[in-house]
Amino acid sequence: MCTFTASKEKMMSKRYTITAALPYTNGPIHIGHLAGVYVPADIYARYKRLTGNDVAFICGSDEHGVPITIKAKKEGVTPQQIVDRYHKIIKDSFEDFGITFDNYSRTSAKIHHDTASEFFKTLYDKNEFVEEVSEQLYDAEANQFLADRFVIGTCPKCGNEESYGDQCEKCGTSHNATDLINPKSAITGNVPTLKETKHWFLPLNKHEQFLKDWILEGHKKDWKPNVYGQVKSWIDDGLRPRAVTRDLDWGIPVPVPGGEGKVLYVWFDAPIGYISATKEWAAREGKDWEPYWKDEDTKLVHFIGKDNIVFHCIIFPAMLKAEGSYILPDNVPANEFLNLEGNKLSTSKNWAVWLPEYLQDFPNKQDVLRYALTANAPETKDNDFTWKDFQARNNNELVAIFGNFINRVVVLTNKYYNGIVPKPGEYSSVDEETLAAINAYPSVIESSLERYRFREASQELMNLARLGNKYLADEEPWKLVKTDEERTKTIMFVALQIASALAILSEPFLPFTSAKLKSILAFNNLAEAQNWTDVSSNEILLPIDHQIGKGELLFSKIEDKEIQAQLDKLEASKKANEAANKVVEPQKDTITYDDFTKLDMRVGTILEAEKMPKAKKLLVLKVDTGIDVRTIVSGIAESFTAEEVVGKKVTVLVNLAPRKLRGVESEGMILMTETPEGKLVFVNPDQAGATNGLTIS
Ligand code: B3M
Ligand code: ZN
Repeated sequence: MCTFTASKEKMMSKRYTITAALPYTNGPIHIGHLAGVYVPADIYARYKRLTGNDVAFICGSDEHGVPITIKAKKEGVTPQQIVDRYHKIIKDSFEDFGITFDNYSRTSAKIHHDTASEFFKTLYDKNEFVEEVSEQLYDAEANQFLADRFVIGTCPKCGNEESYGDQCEKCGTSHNATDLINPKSAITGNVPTLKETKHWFLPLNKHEQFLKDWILEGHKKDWKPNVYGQVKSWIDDGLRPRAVTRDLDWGIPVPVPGGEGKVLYVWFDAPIGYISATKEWAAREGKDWEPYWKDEDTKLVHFIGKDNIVFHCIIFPAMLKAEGSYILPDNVPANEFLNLEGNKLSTSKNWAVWLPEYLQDFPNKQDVLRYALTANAPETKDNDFTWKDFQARNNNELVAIFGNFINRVVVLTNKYYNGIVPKPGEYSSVDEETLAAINAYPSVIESSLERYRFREASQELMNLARLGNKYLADEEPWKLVKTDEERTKTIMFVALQIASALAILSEPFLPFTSAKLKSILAFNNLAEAQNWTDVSSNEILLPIDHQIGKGELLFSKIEDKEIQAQLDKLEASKKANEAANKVVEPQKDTITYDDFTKLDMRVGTILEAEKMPKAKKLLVLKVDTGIDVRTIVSGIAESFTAEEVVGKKVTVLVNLAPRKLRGVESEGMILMTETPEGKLVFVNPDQAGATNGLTIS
């Protein structure tokens, strides 16, 4: 019956170990995490499974590390209580959003402690570490060494004043805490002292050549330019030994002599978490874990955010290489960051859309968020999530294109044929082209997914729905039904094939919708399950006489008021933040009465004013002080224009030693103060025209 000739090809099955960054268990998951890591990873894993591969999709909670300790301290609870709380919340969110991990483990699990300890011991026994006593930052008041997020200072590379001890979040550089300029304890605010302590260092310099050959030579073409570029710049800067142990009490104990009271650096143990989670899964499934990590034919792919690149492309591979029996990642398709309404996502500033809250506000709209985040994913540069774009993706694409097409097909099939797939007649050339186009879609989408271009892939899927809409709009079965029943049957048959292809190909992107659509089309009553590869063959996806179900709307419109409610929520966060961050300057040291009487303040009048060239803040004023007319340079240009200050009565400190500002000698100071709203105002003499010196009584 179908005249097109594409042959049904069986894909070569391959083994994939797909990992998604282990989230820190110190808070819930927000849209940035979903967009950057978990949605693309899930699309990829689902696609690989659908095309017949053997997939282990692995993740888990990262439960060690300083952020968790800090959160526990703040709340007065134990770190274990913190991780137990958020492990559950995060795991539930992933399930709610249809992220199909084969295993979601946690790094506090025994299997992980054992695996990470063993890994460390192997490297230790192989002399892969350098053991060294060195001076590290120490906070005597807190009785604590200051590693990682316990210390904040200026990044030696980019000058960011809020870099952490191990990594600068602004430029992504990973460094040692002692590299920070002006370090301060995040616990007490004290300037740290130096104290000797012993640690084990991974000599990255020793692996430099291997990293150069493997990445710079071997992956120049297939790794994303943002990932390759970052890695290249670190390698070009020269690699240095990195401490992989810490003086902390929360973590995995260092399992070698002299390691008492010390734990593994969180970034040493966390990536090993991928291995332990695979082991845990394999044991549960009765499988052997080793091929997933040790067979050269396995493709290992790490999905991460850009701040994790150095750890996944340099440190972890160096660890795996040093251990000797593991494969290396085939690709690390890291994404850039997602911003929210123009600002950086921030947990501490509550500038985020939290997944549990999203689901409360938009129940059953998981696919809408998955779609909006994919269509606008920060794949090659940072990107902005806006609620308006979210609404538009839903209303103009999911509802108006995808949902509308399916609705028309299902409603018309029920109306004309009681839901029974009609028998087509002769195909027109448009029908043949349309059917051939359906066949081409799997490979079009695959080609994008193989290059980790998820935005592009999601748009191709939407193009298939567009094709369906256009087909119906051009063929107009609702008109033809009155004059040509046979032709109408053919059109509806073709349209039902498009709907079926959408049901199958949408699964990685819109899994809930795909399931709903398959149920509307009664896929479970088909004699043979239809799958991804069937779409590209000339096989009929929905056979003649098959009974489909009744219509059900796949998507619904999101109203302006729902979007406004989200914007209001963000506005409230902004206000709360501003209030919380308002710092009232503490009172300065007491001065004596004699100190005060030294000040000679007069009421003056501004006679002339002009902007100092090339200085944003400065006005050059001519002021009549009552004693003389003099020049005063005043830093008020951001609050007042030159024109508006001319004629103003002002209070002038006349006996301030003259000083040069931008080459102009300033002979005094205009007194200003700030209103409670932070606005700069003149200290205004009550009596206009008074020119006496202020008296103090
Ligand atoms: N927990 C960092 C992060 O959430 C981290 C990832 C670990 S992957 C091994 O940014
Ligand atoms: Zn930096």
